[in-house]
Amino acid sequence: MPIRMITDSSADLATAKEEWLVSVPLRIITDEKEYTDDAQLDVRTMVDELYAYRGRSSTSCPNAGDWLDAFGGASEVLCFTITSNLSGSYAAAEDAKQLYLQEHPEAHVYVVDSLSTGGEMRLLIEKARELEAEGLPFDALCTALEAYKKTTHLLFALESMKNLANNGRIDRVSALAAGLLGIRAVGQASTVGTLELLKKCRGKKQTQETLFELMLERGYRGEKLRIAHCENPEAADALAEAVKKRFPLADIQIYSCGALCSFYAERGGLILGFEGA
Ligand code: X90
Repeated sequence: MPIRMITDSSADLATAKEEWLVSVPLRIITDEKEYTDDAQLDVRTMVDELYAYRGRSSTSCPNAGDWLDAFGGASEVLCFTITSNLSGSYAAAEDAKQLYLQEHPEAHVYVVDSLSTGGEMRLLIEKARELEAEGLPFDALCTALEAYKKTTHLLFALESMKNLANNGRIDRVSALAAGLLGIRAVGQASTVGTLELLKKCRGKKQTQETLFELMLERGYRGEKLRIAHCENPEAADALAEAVKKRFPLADIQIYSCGALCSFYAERGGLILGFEGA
């Protein structure tokens, strides 16, 4: 039986079809409506509705029961969570692990705190599958995965940080940077899994150049790059083209953010996960 891999929906994999992979949804909550970040949700409609909506909005992570339901009786389970520094998802998955081991003492369960989200989580999941295919035993696989995690990175470019600030994920003064017309806030997932602002960029071109420079600084040389965008395929394509010019064989995938990442990245936002040093 393959390792059961479970991710929370911040990895943007809610619509993935692989039978070894399960996505447990986070939720986006307004005074009027609740959106569940699963395959049934129309993310574009949600983004449009939220754009027009003026009231309060927040998010909630899966609870231990939600995680546990996804374990499916497997003997080897790997859970992947959004950074424990910004969400309770990791703690809930750890609780689920303890509950599962009481019922299945012989099972192997490991929870990976991505210290990140989005594309960087995808890279971790892809790596786990590769290591499994190489035949690594479960514990060695987990160790190798943690080592790999140290070499992957997340960068973002956001046109608005309103939802991040309103929900206490970044301080209001920093968030103001991204509130001005034409200004994008560029930053990274820090080594402790928090949002770290690095630059303010004016215009598309400067933003793209800055992102590429920051990728190179972090050791990117044409390896895997995962570009998630919130209703901004043009910026994602333009960045991919620039990267391919320099690294023609670069392993690049572009996709739309799921609901959780769309809520926080907001319209126009880009989130990059990539391999570096
Ligand atoms: O538990 C919850 O309700 C979820 C809270 C998630 C808060 C942060 C989500 C950030 C999503 C924004 C750009 C990438 C930042 C990466 C920081 C580690 C996307």
